[in-house]
Amino acid sequence: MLKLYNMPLALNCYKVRLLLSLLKVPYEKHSVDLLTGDHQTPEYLALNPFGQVPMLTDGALVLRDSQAILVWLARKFGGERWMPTHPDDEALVNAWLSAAAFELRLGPYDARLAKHFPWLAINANTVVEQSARALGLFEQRLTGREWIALDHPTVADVAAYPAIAQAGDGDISLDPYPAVRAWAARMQQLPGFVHLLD
Ligand SMILES: N[C@@H](CCC(=O)N[C@@H](CS)C(=O)NCC(=O)O)C(=O)O
Repeated sequence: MLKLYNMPLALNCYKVRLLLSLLKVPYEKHSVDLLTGDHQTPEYLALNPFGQVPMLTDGALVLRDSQAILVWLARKFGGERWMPTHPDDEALVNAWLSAAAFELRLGPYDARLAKHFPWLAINANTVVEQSARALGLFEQRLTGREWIALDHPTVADVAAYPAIAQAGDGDISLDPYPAVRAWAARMQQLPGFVHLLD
């Protein structure tokens, strides 16, 4: 049985829960409370020296980093659909996975941390500007297309969804981004979709 080391409010964990649910893959959750330092115990660091969630184990296999976990899950349980192997398509998906991990992280993800966990955010003074940049790029990409990387949903959509959907938590409005809002509504219609706290 897959085991997800999970903190419910952590957006990188939500990415993984969302794909597990979309793929209907059974798993068990192991709760990690970042606020009490569960991720800094010797036992946890022995498995994941980065001291972060999410972490996913499958027997002896230990995976960290939400993007890497999404790709692994998609390849193992989702066939070609969620993570294609054709080099052209794969590169497009990877490029948008990177945008979820970098541009969205500096923008709405860190805006949320800055508001609710101010001691964690390292660049709180730039989150408004970075959010406008990141969401502007996603708006541009999604104008005239339904899904972020390809003509159907992929792990790129799953990786982007949590930080965008929860942008309001950091007082970042999606009002200026109609194509992003329409895409988010499409995500919510996918069979197996779950919200952050479902
Ligand atoms: N690149 C990693 C980043 C993971 C990450 O930043 N996780 C946060 C929670 S969302 C965390 O564990 N923070 C605790 C820490 O870094 O000490 C991923 O995408 O999974």
